[in-house]
Amino acid sequence: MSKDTSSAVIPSQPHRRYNALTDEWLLVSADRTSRPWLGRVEAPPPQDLPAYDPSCYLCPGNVRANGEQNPTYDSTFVFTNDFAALRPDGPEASFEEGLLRAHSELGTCQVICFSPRHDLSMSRMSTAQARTVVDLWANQTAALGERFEWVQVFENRGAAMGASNPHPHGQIWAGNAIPREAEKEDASQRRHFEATGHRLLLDYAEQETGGPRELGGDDEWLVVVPFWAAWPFEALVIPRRPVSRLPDLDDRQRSSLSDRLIGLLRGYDGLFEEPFPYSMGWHQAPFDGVERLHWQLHAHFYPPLLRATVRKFMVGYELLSEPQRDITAEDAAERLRAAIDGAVPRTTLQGG
Ligand code: H2U
Ligand code: ZN
Repeated sequence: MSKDTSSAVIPSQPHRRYNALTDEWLLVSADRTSRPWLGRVEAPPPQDLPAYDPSCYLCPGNVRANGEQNPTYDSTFVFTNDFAALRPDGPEASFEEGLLRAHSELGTCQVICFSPRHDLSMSRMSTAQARTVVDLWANQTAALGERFEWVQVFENRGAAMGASNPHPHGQIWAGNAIPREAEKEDASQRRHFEATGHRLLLDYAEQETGGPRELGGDDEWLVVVPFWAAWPFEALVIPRRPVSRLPDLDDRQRSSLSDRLIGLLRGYDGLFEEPFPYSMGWHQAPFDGVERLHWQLHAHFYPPLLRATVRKFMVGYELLSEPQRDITAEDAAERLRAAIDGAVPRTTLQGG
């Protein structure tokens, strides 16, 4: 693939960008942030958390909403969500009447605690502690992949993203339907693979390396603000070798991932000097027995904040037409890189 983009310049006026992963477009209108209305003010998240909170339903030994008692775990802890959105048993049923269609969906929802420490967010973990989270994601994926076709690992962090509790935790939902986001990514990755013989995200990682949107990386991983980012400080984490699913990551990839994630998350927390809210999650190939050589594992980070206390809302035009962003992906990457390096911003290398 040619990296010669020297004559190409990203438009600085309002423009649309193509999301190669989902085959969708979005609107980029830089400089609109100077408009007078600055949005709703978010309350800053609590900063001084205790290591143990007797009222937390995730802390070791505490009692959950359904009356069950957590074990006094000392590393990670997994339980079936007491208010699960998917359940593994129940009658198979379907409904079809003209344009109206529905069918039952079986699955399961897990809550996964990253640490017994109520205050130990992933951004503050050591490499070894973050590695236990990576291994947890991979092990739970492998187990659920034996029973279900789609395994969605994710984390909501912060009240701004609807997380119910600051205790470091994530969720895994597994079911048999291939959901909308997965379907779009599957189709794009398949098209690219059939046309070029390459994985779309490996070609993308190569094209972004050393560019203005790179946030850091090593020989195993690339961390980048995607060219097509919709959320202000969105990030994409891609392994540089072909990997389809979390359990396929080897020891070296897992350890380096732990460091890359800690780096990104510290950068996020440093950006506005407070715990940074986000939804993150892994997209991995479905476990449906279909060969998916085109599918490259990756993680999305979708943080909602535009400034310290101002959140980006996906409303109006975004809901009705297509996503729109104000600061460019290149500017966001520059600020995030500075927060990650704790250093002076690098100047933009090309375009934008
Ligand atoms: P979030 O913080 O991302 O919402 O995840 C916490 C989940 O924990 C949430 O889905 C579940 C909620 O249903 N939960 C329990 O399973 N047991 C409880 O005692 C409280 C909350
Ligand atoms: Zn807790």
